[in-house]
Amino acid sequence: MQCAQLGRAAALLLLLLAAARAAPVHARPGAAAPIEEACPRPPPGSIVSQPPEVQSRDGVLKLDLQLRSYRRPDRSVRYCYLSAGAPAPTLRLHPGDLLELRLKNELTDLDPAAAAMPGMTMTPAVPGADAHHSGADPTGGIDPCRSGVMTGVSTNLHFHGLTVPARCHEDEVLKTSIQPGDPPFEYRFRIPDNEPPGLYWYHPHIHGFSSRQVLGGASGALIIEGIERAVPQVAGLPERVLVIRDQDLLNPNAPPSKSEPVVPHNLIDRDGDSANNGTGFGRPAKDLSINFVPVPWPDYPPARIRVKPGTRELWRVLNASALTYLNLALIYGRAPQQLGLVAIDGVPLASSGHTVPITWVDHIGVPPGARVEFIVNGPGEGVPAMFVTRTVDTGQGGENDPNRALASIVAAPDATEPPALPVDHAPLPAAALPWLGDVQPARVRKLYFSEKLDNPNDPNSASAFFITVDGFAPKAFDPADGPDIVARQGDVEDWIIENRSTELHAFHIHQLHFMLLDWNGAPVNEPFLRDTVNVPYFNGRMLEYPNVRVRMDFRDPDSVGTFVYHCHLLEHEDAGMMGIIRVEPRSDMTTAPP
Ligand SMILES: [Cu+2]
Repeated sequence: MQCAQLGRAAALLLLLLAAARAAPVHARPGAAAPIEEACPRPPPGSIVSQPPEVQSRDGVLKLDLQLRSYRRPDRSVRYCYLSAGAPAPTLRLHPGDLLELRLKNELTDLDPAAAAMPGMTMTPAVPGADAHHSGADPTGGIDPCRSGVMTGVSTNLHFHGLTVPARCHEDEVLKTSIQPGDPPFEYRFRIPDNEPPGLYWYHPHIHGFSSRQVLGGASGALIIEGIERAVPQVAGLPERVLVIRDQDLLNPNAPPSKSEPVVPHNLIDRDGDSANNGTGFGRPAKDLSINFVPVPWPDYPPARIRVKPGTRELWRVLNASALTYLNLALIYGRAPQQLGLVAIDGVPLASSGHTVPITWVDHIGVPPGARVEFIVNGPGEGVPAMFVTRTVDTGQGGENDPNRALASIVAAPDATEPPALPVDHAPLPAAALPWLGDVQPARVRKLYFSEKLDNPNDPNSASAFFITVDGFAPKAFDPADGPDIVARQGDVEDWIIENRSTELHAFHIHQLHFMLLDWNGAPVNEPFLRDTVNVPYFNGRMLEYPNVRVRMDFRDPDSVGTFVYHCHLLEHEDAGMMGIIRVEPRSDMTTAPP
């Protein structure tokens, strides 16, 4: 208790310091747009337009990006990325391209709810230093590379899914922290030549505050070009980028829609979210939006996607939600349509060389943080068509993710198609390393998700969230701690990840992809890769804890370094469900050049 109070006092001090440093920037006339207009959003029912895009030229993508926030009259806080006035642009690069991104922190507002979040820690990343001296540089400022400062107005970037080193100015999130008033901070790295073509994304990753910033809208897509070379069937197809975000309920106190069946009263968990009622109906924990068009509870007025009748398109869908699982389906009339899945988490299914490039399915589960890319055969003119998310059973202790509409698909001959993918059939270079499924693991580790309940009889009373290496005592994540796991460059390892809690979690690791081997003891040996996977929940009656077995790949030189793995439900991550891994270089192998 005392510790928490000290932490809060330190937080306040840092906030005051940050505010004092930020003040001159925003006091300067004309320095920034009026803060009320920082993050405009379309109203419910709007047409879904494509996110603005910035493309690399001659091998370089150079852009300035601002992160802004503003508090709405209802006290909720919106966050948004802006580049030359364009909100949350999609970054488009080719393998081998250089990204030069200058991030300016223009956050001005702290959400008081964030400061009260469980598990929030103010520990500086440099052991032995107090918060406002940690990472001090000789000029008297705080070195953003070493600061590790974690406040509601700190920020940084994670490039989710990219195999880029966990180093400052690249994809490092443990110590990198940029404050308001800091000069623009440069992210500068080259996309690896062998980065699979597909959909990735960027979002902030400040421990204790990721959830508020992402929930407020701080996220954007990143596309590595060339998917048509891995999957010739998508060459020339119009490509539609759809970013699904969640946000606090617009109408939290509204009664259920009259069209809904009567469902048991929703329990509310300590974060104020609706707990799973297991029916597929009832109030959701969060509203969803699609390219920022909200689809709010209780009536879910669908956004509108205009397509040319009967056109085949590639849909590239990112679940940028802070804590909402998706289960996507497309329904024409009453019939679920076949979706041609071509890539998961940025990696084409064809990349493994083991499988047909397309898997036709009628629904696709997407954990928070994950991406799916699939071929859609558009409806004919006049056919009622709806893009929906079906319910996800998140367990007794989980959030309510009910059935709901996202967008109606309106087929019209005068619809403007999004730009088409190039027609390039030059095959991608063959993989330089053997397929992960064919490599013997150097060792097996076991980790487990768990929660500490205030009241063991109430699954909604969770107060602390852990991911623990089996054999060690559960502890909330602290960036000042040493690594929980030390692995060796060049190895592959099998990890059994268990879930001892009564809610679904989504395991994610930075800097690499993995292969799903077993699901609850049954071999699945997926012939493709992921960077985020659901770990099924414990129902209290099973003889063993549910688990997944995944094969981790530490063979890429860019995966050497110290980085994190965590639950991608950001409330859980912020509350401590995160661990540190160090992949040690091997002297007989190359590492990424500095
Ligand atoms: Cu979780």
